[in-house]
Formats: sequence, C-alpha cells, structure tokens
Amino acid sequence: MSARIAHPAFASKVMSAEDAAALIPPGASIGFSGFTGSGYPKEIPGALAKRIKAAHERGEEFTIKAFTGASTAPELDGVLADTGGMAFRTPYQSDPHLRAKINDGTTNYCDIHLSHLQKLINMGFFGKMDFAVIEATAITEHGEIIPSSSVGNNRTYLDIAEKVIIEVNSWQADDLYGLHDIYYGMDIKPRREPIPISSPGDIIGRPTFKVDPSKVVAIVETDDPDRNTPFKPLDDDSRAIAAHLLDFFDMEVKAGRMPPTLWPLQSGVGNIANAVLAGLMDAPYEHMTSYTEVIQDGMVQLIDAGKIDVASATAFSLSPDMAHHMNDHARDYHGKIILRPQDVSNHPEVIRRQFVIATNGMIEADIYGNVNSTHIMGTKMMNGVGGSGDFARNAGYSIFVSPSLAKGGDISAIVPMVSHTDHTEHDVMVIITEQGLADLRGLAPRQRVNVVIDNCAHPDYREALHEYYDRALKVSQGRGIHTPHDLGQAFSWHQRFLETGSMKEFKA
Ligand code: 0RQ
Repeated sequence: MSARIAHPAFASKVMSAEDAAALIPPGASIGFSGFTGSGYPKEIPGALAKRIKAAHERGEEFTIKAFTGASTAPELDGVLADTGGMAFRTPYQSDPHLRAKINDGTTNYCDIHLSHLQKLINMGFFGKMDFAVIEATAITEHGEIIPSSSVGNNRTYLDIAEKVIIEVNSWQADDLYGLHDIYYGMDIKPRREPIPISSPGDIIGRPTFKVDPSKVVAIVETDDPDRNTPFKPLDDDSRAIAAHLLDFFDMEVKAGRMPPTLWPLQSGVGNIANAVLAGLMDAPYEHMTSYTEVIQDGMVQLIDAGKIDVASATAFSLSPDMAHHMNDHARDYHGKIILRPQDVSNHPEVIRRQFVIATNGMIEADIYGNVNSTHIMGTKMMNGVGGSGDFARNAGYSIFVSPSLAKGGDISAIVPMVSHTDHTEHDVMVIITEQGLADLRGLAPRQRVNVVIDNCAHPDYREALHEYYDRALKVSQGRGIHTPHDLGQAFSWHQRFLETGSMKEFKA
C-alpha cells in the first residue's frame, strides 16, 4: 500500500478498481471528481463501464446518473457514454462520445451554471447521491483528503453521498498539498454570511476535504496522468482577437475605468482564451491577477514571467507538457495559484465584488448582442454553458469572442437571431471577432446593429445582415420597432445551412 494512504482505517479498504466498481449497483447516482480534464478518477469509470457492458450483453438493464465538476476525459465521460448506460449527466461536458449520446437522445443532459450545481444538489432536485468517486493526491493520517489537480464539486459529493470511493493517484505531485482552499461555509440556511473573498489571493478555508470514514467503502490506487490535450498553435484569427482585446484594455486603462493592473481576469477554455493570455505576455500590464475557473498554460506562463501575481480557479486545464512542469514545480506555485470549490470560484457575489473581466468563447451572436454558447443550429448540444453565465452576468466586463466564420466560411458567427440564447443582450457588453470589436455598453438595440455588423461580421455576410435588418425594420413598423425582426426570416440562415450546407444564399 502506498505511503499516500496514511490513515490506518483506510488501509483495509484498498482494493482493485474492478472490486470497487462491483459495489456500484444499477441505477446509482454518482458524483465524480473531474473538471476540464483534470483530477478525474482514472480507473473506476473504466471498470464500471465494463460492468455495465457485461450486464447489457446479458440482456440486463444497467444505467447510471453521472455528476461531475465539469468536462472530464475519455477515461470517464467517453467510456461511460459508450456503454449507452449513462442515462443522465450534469453539468458541463466536452467529450465527443458523450456529445453524440446527448444528441441522439440516449443521455439526458442537464446543462446548468456551474455555480448552481451545489445548491440544486443540496436542495434535492437530483434525488439522493449514492456514490462519490473522487480522485485524491493522498489521505492524511487524520483521514482528510488532499485534493488533486481539480476541486470542482468534490466537497459537496463527499458530504452528501451515502458511500465514498477514493482513487489515490500517485502521479499527482505531493506538493499540490497547500495549493487548495476548501471553504465550508456554503450551507443552505436562513441567514448566510458573505463569502469573505475580496481579492483572488484570499484564503478562507482549509487545504483538505473532510470525509466521514464510515462512508468510505473502497480505496483504489493509480498513477495514471491527467489526459489533457495540447493546445493548437496560435492561428491568425486568435492572434487578431487577442490584439483587439488588448487595444480595448488600453482604452479602458487610459479612460480610467481599469487600473493599470487591470481587474482580475477570467478566461474561458479553448484556444482563443489561451491566445489572449499569450497576448498579455507582451502587454505593458504588471501585477495582474486572475479570478477564473481554469488555469491554462498561458496563465502559468504569465505567473512565471512575473506578470500575474496570483490566480484563483477551481482546476488546472494544462497541456501534457505543462502538467508535467506543474507536477515537478508545484511547490513554487503555493500562494500564486489557489484552487477552490466551483461554487466559490464561480460565485456571483465574489465575481461582482472584484469587477472581474470575463472573456468567453461563443458559437454565435446576433445583431442585437444575444449570445449562443452551446447549441449548433438550435438543436444540437456542443459542450454546455459551463461557467460562462456565472461570469458574464456578474462580471465588471462581459466579453465574448469568436472567429467571424466557422466551417470554412459556410457559417457566419454573426446571425440575424441566435438559434439558442445562453447570454441575453443584457449580459453582453463586448463582442470580438478577428474583424474587430463591438462595444455595446450603453447602446439600445437599434443602436447596436451597425456596431455589431460593421465591426464583427465577416465581409462575406455584412451586406446580407444589413439587408435583413432593413427588411426587419420595415416589417416591424406599426407593430413595434424596439427590436426589429422579420420573424419569418429570422432563422432562415440556419435553415439554409441545414438544407444546403451553407448560410450563403449563393455559394461561390
Ligand atoms: O468545431 O471542433 O469540429 O472544428 O465549434 O470552435 O472556434 O475552435 O472555439 O474552442 O473556443 O470553442 C463556444 C464551443 C467555442 C466554447 C465554444 C465549431 C467550430 C469547432 C469549437 P470543430 P472554436 P473554442 C469556462 C467558460 C461554453 C462554455 C464556456 C464553449 C468548435 O467556448 O464551449 O464558455 N463555451 N465556459 O467549428 C457551428 C457555429 C460555430 C461552430 C464554432 N457558429 N456553428 N459550429 N463552431 N462556431 C470554462 C468552463 O466552463 C469549464
């Protein structure tokens, strides 16, 4: 048994992943650790998937309900989705196999704001939680759980699950101990106190999770690495988007609306977010901070370069190279990186207090500034809303970024009306594409149209968008022109894409 399991009461619980998975019955609700490809259990989901498949081959029903922090990895979401036995899943995911099951109707997917998960679970809307399956770096001699590379919703799963299985992962660096801040003040009660965070470096909790040892039914050991994918090399679009954003920061600093350190930064997942962080490397700002969900490579590089003093998040989302670097140097980041539960990292109160600058990706925006982050052509789930809504509504600055075109130019990211709304016009202050930046602050709907079309739409679609608006204004006369629309045509671009493979009226 590994020295990482220091509490004697847990020693007798060590078993194989297969034996641990055998404890999980059909119909179980399981709270898994895991957030953006880090800190997820590596062994038990695969063993459980085998068990589910074998049951299906015998003609028996075997489904589970899966809860996580956010997206995980092929070894969790992928293998379990492939069994066809994941009947329910919440919250954010990004696995292609699971996406297919969500979109063919096999898996019911409840896509909620990440900060709402703990509250809805504790209020009982998802039923009882049978199991928590949580990755840990180690178990202390006092029986406390040292978190690994993500915190996510683990505190809640450990608290409310009837039974607990811990995967102790010796690949995770011992020196992660001391990087986490686990706050236990989120109970639902009549009088709740403020969450005492006023800047990203504030420590308000403890470095470990508590767990009732009598609930722990199995411990499984592993040394498998987190499997994050490398980032794509920066392309011209991401670089252009980052440059527009940095010009915007310059403008805000000059106008006295942002301090020269900027406000704490939140940046979404993905390549564009990483490009923005890379752009900050050469920008003149010093002593920046970050209050965000995920620590990406770019954030670590900014810390290394002495540009960011401290970054608060709930998880790492690192390339394999950077994950190895973090494992080797975790101690150097104590006090500079803090990982918290997602109901704290994403809490509206704390985000609003700190005037966070929120920058997130989008699928499409419309001419009035409504944003769709989740659905392709109105019906097909991509990933999920994740934490984008937690930040967008409550940030000091709410910014959405995307290339102006998708699928080789057959799709415009600026459309007459979004085919699904995640962030309403009221939550969207700035839209950026490689074409430019639309600053929507203080503008009424009809004043926004030209700003969005002329600054953000690709030239191939600009004229058609102006034509749509002119027609919308005409047909809305006498009916109300606060937000003009030609309802019969509002989704004609999406419809055309579904029918012809392109939003363009006449494909060259
Ligand atoms: O598809 O992978 O098949 O090529 O969407 O698009 O441009 O690479 O951008 O990786 O930043 O993702 C909104 C999905 C953008 C992401 C979204 C297709 C495009 C490509 C990816 P392919 P890009 P990104 C913090 C915040 C919601 C959650 C969030 C996201 C793929 O940012 O999931 O913000 N956001 N969380 O081709 C059809 C369009 C399209 C389109 C792009 N208009 N129509 N397909 N694509 N636009 C993190 C967490 O919450 C954990």
